[in-house]
Amino acid sequence: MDKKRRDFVLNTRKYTGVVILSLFFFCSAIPKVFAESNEPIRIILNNWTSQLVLSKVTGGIFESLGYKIEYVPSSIHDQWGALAHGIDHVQIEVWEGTMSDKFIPMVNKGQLTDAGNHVALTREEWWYPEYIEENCPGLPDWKALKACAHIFATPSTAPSGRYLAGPWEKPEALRIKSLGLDFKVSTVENSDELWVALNKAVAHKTPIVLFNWSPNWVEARIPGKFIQFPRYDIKCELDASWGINPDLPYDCGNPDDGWLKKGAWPGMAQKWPCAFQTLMNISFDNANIAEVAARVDYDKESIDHVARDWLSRNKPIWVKWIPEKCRTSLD
Ligand code: TMO
Repeated sequence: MDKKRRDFVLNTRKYTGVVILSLFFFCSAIPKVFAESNEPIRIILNNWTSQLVLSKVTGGIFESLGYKIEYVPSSIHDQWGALAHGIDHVQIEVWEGTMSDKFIPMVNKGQLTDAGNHVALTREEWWYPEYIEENCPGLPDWKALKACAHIFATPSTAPSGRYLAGPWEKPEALRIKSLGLDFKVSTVENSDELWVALNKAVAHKTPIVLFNWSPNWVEARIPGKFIQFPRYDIKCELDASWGINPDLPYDCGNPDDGWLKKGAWPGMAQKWPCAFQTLMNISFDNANIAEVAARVDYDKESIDHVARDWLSRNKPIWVKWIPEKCRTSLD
């Protein structure tokens, strides 16, 4: 039992001195507290901002319950094995567009736990700032890109247009080929590079089309739109004959109302039941995710500050995520 919980139990007994209350605690709170492991819960930090803030918010909520927390940086590629083997324990933002192909099969095999959805709906897709519409009539329909790919050209891609991709593996080159677009993919190493290029283009009103997602800071600060590709269907990836290109798969966009899930090590429910049940209940909406990301990426506040500030302003919300029977150690 850690110090906070021990003090709580001792103080409770000292100050109440009431046998019934002590009995109540022996019957309810104490057995549960003893059942939980004292080992730290390891929360995975990925490489985009809202995930980092939400990880710290989640850690803060767990800490308020007396848990010890460690934060572990990991790529989305490496996180699955670590979660499956209990090396790490929590991933707070599993996005359908970039992660369902790994996550769902592992959940189905019992290697990962699906800890439920956030209310937020997600989209990960090609995106452009609004002022480009003048130079490329027909946007946001993808077919408009057939006529104006060249305006997106850079020295390294000319005469083809440049599509600036994020550091998360996506079948972009296959989609470009399948849809017959004249673009070359240029891939950044971290998301900050996307925002440097976007801010520079916006400042000079030059054309840019890049990987973006929602909820994210961009929608809270810069007017623009996602490209509308043919509507996503799982068959588009699996069945070449599906869609407008009869010979190739990937002739469609990403899901435009994708899920956002929380992922956990399958042993978590037993080892830290109150933390696990809280994780199941944690749920962020689009507006909150976009705003915390904007405060870091655009307003340049620190991740830790934004997380602490969110916790202090939204206590009535996050306390409700903690099951009643687990709230005994909260002030
Ligand atoms: C996983 N991401 C939100 C960066 O697309």
